[in-house]
Amino acid sequence: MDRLTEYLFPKQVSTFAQDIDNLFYFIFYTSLALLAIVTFGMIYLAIKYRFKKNDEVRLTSSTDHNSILESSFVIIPLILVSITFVWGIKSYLNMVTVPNDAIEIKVTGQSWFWTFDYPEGGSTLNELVVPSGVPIKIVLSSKDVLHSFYIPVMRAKMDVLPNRYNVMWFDARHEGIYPIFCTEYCGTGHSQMNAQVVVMNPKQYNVWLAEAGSEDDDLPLDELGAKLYSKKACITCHTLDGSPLVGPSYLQTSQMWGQERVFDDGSSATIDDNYIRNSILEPQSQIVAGYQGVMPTYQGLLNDRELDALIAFLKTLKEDSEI
Ligand code: HEC
Ligand SMILES: [Cu+2]
Repeated sequence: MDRLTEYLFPKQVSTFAQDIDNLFYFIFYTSLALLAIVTFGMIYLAIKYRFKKNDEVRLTSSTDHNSILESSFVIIPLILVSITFVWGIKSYLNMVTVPNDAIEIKVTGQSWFWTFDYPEGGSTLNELVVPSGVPIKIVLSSKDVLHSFYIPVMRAKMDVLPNRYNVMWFDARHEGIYPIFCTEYCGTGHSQMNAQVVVMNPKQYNVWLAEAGSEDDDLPLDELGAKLYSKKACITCHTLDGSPLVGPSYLQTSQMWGQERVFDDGSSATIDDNYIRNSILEPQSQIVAGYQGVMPTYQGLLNDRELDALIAFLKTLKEDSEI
């Protein structure tokens, strides 16, 4: 049974996952049973009372109703629907009532990545780190269009809107790494708007919180840049192989180092360190001709060393391609 459940549904990781699945199976199996009764009953009666050649023409039976049968048609479904209703309302209230001792994590969706801000001040991109066995309150909002935040293993999903906060919560019971999806179509990069939730035991989590990001301090700039390129979601819009995606390929920009970049308003600028920095912090100020101004600003999401790293990484691409 357990294996069948995991085949149909992702693992049950949050405290309420099992209850929700059980409710689903209750509805599913009662519907299946009713379908079987009605279908086989119909086939059986159609065969039993079929017209036979030698039959005399039969008149309709004089029996016009059967109180027990008819009231059971009403009472049995009424009982089933009432069970579903009470069970459903209880589960729903449990899902929307956030425990008071929950850890609050702020989640921001934007085209096309997720940022997670922790109460102690750290932040991560596309990776939500939480302790197990502790209720987690997720406060959601969007910087641009509608998104939807979905963690299948938690059975938790909530719309993400600009200009307002939506809330959901879960309490993870099993450590592990599980996928997060955007489930509201939000443009070209929607299918890449994936993240993951890392559930750690509370001790590990505290260590992680204390160290968050500090391991990067030891990396050489270009290696840190390569890491940030995927970690900060540049990869969803910029390729490394020269082919344009939503934005120009990082390789092309690198190969054009020192040359003029023409913008959609006809102006131009030389591609150098300052231009790259500006492109990352204020992408709307200079929009490369032939592209749309959809790059989000990374103001506040990258520190100076990280910006240097992304620039250093960009420069290595050109050298690599010339070998
Ligand atoms: C949502 C898609 C998207 C994401 C994510 C994104 N960019 Fe961009 N980027 C664009 C688009 C589109 C352009 C071209 C339009 C413009 O100049 O704003 C662009 C332009 C640039 C340019 C100027 C390139 C040139 O050849 O002139 C640089 C540099 C750049 N992005 C770096 C980055 C870095 C670094 C990241 C990650 C930290 C990143 N981008 C994330 C879409 C994106
Ligand atoms: Cu989205």
